[in-house]
Amino acid sequence: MTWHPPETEVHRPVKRVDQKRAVKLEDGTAQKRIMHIDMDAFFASVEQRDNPMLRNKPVIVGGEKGKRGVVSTCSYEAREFGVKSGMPLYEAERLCPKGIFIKAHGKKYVDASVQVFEIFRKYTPIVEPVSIDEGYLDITGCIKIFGSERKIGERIKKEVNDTLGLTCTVGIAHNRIFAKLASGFQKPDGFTIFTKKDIKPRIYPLPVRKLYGIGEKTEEKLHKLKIFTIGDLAERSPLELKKYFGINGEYLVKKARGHSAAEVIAAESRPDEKSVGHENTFMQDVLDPDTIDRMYLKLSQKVGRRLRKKGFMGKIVTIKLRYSDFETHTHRETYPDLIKDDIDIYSAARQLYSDIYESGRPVRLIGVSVSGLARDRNEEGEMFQQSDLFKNVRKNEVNTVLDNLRNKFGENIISRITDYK
Ligand code: TTP
Ligand code: MG
Repeated sequence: MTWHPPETEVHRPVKRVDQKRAVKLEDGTAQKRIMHIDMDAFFASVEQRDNPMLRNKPVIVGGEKGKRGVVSTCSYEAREFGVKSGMPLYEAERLCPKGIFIKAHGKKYVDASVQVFEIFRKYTPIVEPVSIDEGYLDITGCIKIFGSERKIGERIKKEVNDTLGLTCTVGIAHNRIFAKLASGFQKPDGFTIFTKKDIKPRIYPLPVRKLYGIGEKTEEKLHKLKIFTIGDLAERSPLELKKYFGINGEYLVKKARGHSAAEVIAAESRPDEKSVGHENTFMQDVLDPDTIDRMYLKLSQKVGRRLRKKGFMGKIVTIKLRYSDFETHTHRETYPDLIKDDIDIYSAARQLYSDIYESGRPVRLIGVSVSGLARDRNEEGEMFQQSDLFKNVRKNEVNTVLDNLRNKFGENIISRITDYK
């Protein structure tokens, strides 16, 4: 038997997000509210929806019984037996002999996914899909329209269920990391909201493994350092963790403290290009710090100019460093705000360089690139608060003038080094 979606309530899509409606904190600053939504047992739920015989049964999607292959996903009923995504089918069969094994029907899941994201976009235009069944929504500007963030979450959950016959779990917080944590909090069919007040009592006591990106191996290493909860990690010094995990160590602590980029990048705003970068091989290997400094400036200016020309901003800065013996290193950092200014790229690159450069070693090549690109919404006058707009105006004017000069007379016509010192 096939399943037909019922007639549903229609409400107008939200066209404009009004940043002035951002949630105001007691200290007068505005705070973003980010929603993370993840469908429950997605492929298995689609199968259960379309075939009522499968409902409330341990359904394992990935392949037929006795066939080679791995489990894509399974219903929550199958999870009670210990079946998991990625597990070989024979193991799933051993754990759950009564399981109903079915092969995946990709097109059906893609169709369901498209419908799910169509629903999300009715509530906010800023929707960033991150996989077939999950996405981030920036709901900051839409809260007043719908009454409250809880109402937005409840309405989305209801609409997904009423129209598609599927359940999802919703999490809301002031940044992406905690929003994702919230959506994983009460699965399936859950809804969790974290505010800043929840950080210490509700987020910090959670096992560190709950943080997105912390797998079994990292967890083991953290346990050896007596870090068991998110709070334990947040309270450590980034520099201490850097000793054990390299640059990732700093990032781990930032994650635990919720210092992630809050920006949700709508799919249609994503540029086709992945990164913008430039590098330079010196005519002779270089030891002089000023020569390296000047080259970083020049490369950052080139990168900045290309970014602006294309109307992009980016949040990841990566540098490349090759010593005279060809030993090559790259080093990157993800910043909370999207950047496009020469000065910001330059200072990020300089910082990254000084993090890794071993003094006394002659340098053959350096490079700078910016990735994690998004369309520069500033150009569209959207999403930025008035004060930010004004802050950016002067920088933008300077950049435009310099870009025009360089376009006309070439890269070396002018240097902004005096602006930076
Ligand atoms: P997930 O959201 O990770 O899993 P899920 O939706 O099945 O279950 P949960 O309730 O825990 O969110 O992945 C979404 C879909 O992606 C999943 O239904 C099947 C597919 N998938 C695979 O094919 N292989 C995998 O290893 C994983 C993790 C998912
Ligand atoms: Mg899911």
